[in-house]
Amino acid sequence: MIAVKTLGQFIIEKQTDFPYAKGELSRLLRDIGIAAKIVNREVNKAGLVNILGDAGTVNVQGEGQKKLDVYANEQFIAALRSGGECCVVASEEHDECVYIESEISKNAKYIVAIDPLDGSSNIDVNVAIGTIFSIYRRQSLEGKPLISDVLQKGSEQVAAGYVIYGSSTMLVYSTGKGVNGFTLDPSIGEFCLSHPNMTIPKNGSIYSINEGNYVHFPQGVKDYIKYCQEEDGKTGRPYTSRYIGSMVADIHRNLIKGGIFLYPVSSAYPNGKLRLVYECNPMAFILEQAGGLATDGMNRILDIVPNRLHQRSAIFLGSEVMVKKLMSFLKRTDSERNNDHISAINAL
Ligand code: AHM
Ligand code: MG
Repeated sequence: MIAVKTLGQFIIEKQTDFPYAKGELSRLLRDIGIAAKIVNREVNKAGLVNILGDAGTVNVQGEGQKKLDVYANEQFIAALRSGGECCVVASEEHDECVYIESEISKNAKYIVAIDPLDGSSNIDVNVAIGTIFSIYRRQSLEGKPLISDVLQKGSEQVAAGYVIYGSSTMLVYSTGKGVNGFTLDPSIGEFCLSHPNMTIPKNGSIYSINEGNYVHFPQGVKDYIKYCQEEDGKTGRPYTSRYIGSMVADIHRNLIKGGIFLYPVSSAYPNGKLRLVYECNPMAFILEQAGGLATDGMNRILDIVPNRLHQRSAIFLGSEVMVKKLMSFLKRTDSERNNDHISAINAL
């Protein structure tokens, strides 16, 4: 008989990786896992009850909130509130930080940044969506936590993870010692270890970008897309284009199969679309832990010090060889591009 290892068992087992740990992080991860199961239940029956569609409210980014976004946000915050291990939550759905000021939580060690329901444009059409979370240790020693406790650079993350509500539901997380994936077994209601020690292939052949925005992209990104589409037997090009429009689902696929995900700056989003604190940082942490790279085109994502809670960033992340190749295109100067163009014409 094959023994099943549940998320709860795995978390307790891994607590010994941190000799100083007193179980708080384990309990926090457990609380997130429980909330994920509750959200999963609603995601699965979303078509049956009146939970699809707009909630009629608008979040801080001016985007219409979907009912499931609101529900997921409430569930995760409720789980963190009752768990007692988190003193502040930074959520995509809240303009300001949510301070948990109960007696047990106010001095808790940890801060959670969360995108409760990512890929909201896919909710109504039965396409994979996700939850993204990031955990930091509080830096200030007493009193109300400071905004600087929340605005730590991504390299300070103690743990990060995502849940993908797809053809099956998975929770993937890292505490900085590799990446492990757990699939929800609905028959027993437990996340079970299904993908131990996940690593991203060093190279890949999938590129994921909203190509409809092509005309608005920086020249380096346009050049890289053309590179991906060129025929070249040696490097296996043309590559395959795959874009779901849910960051979690696109990155999850690329993590398993090898690939690159791109969300550059564009004229519509001059600072990029995705949010640094609760979208880019956690996904960059996981990808780096799996052996990949994550950059905004100039800086390692995890080295950027955020100065605002809902700060946006360009992001390129995935297999090492692909990200490095993209970087070489981004670094090219106009005169290098012109020279290439002239050589191409001469070669005709
Ligand atoms: P959301 O948090 O409001 O759902 O937005 C984030 C999503 C990402 O999951 C996805 O990668 C991106 O937005 C898709 O954007 P676009 O529709 O511009 O391609
Ligand atoms: Mg999001």
